[in-house]
Amino acid sequence: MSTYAMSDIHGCYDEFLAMLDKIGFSGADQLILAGDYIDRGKKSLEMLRWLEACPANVHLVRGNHDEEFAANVDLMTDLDKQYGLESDPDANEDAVALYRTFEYLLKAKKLTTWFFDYYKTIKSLLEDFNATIGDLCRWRDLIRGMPYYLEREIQGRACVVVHGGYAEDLEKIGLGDTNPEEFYLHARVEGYLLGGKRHGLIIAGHTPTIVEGEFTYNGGDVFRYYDEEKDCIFYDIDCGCVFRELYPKAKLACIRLEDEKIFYV
Ligand SMILES: [Mn+2]
Repeated sequence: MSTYAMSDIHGCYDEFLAMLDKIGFSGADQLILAGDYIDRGKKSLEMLRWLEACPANVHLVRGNHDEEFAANVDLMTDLDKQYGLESDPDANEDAVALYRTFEYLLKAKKLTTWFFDYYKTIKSLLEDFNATIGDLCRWRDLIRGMPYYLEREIQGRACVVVHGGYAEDLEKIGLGDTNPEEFYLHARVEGYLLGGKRHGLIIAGHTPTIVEGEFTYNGGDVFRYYDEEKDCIFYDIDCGCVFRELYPKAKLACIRLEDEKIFYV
C-alpha cells in the first residue's frame, strides 16, 4: 500500500489519468489531491465528473480555484433568489440565461470585475457542455465538503497535504488580517518562511515550479526544501502541467509519500 499526492491538475484530465496508470494506482493505495482541479485547462468538466464519482481511497483537498468556483456559483444562485427568477435547476437554457443576466447586470451597473468566472470555466460548462444550475450546485457542494488540508502519519513523520501553505498554530503566528483559510489556499513563500510543522512533511502546490523568478523555480521539476530548525521537509509539487504550451518542460507530478519518489507525466 502506498500513499500518493498530486496537485494543480487544472483540467489536465488526460495527464491525470496517465499518471494514475503510470503509478499503477489501485484500490490498495491512497491518493490525496491538493486542489485546483479546474480552470485554465481544457477538461474541467471531465475532472469534476471524475471527482464526484471518485473512490473512497481518493481524498480531496480544496484549492483556491475550486473555492472561487464555489463562490461564483453562490453569486449566481443569490442573484436568482434576489430577483425572483425561479430558474429551473435542471434546464440548461435557464442556467445560460442566469449567467448572462449576471454579466449584463455587472456591465449595466458599471461593476467591472475580474473576479466573476475569470477563466470562463462556468461559461464553458454551461455553453459548451449543457451544464445546469443543478450541476453547478452539486459541484459547489462537493468543493465545500473538501477540507483545507489533510494530515497523515507516514513512517513516523506527520505529513500535511495542503494547496497553498500550512502552519502549526496559525492563529498565533501573527499574520495580520490573513485568516487561516486564506493561508491554506493562497500562501506562497510565507508558507515556507512562517509555516511548516515540527518534524513534519508539507506537500503543497499552488506556485508552479516552471515559472522563473518564483521562489520554487526548479525548471519544472518538483521543488524540495528542508528547514533544519523545524526539521520540516517541504515539497512544491505543482510543476505547471497546464502551462505546457508555454513551457515545454512543464509537467504533472506525483509524489509517493512513503519514500518521496517522484513520478512525472
Ligand atoms: Mn492554486
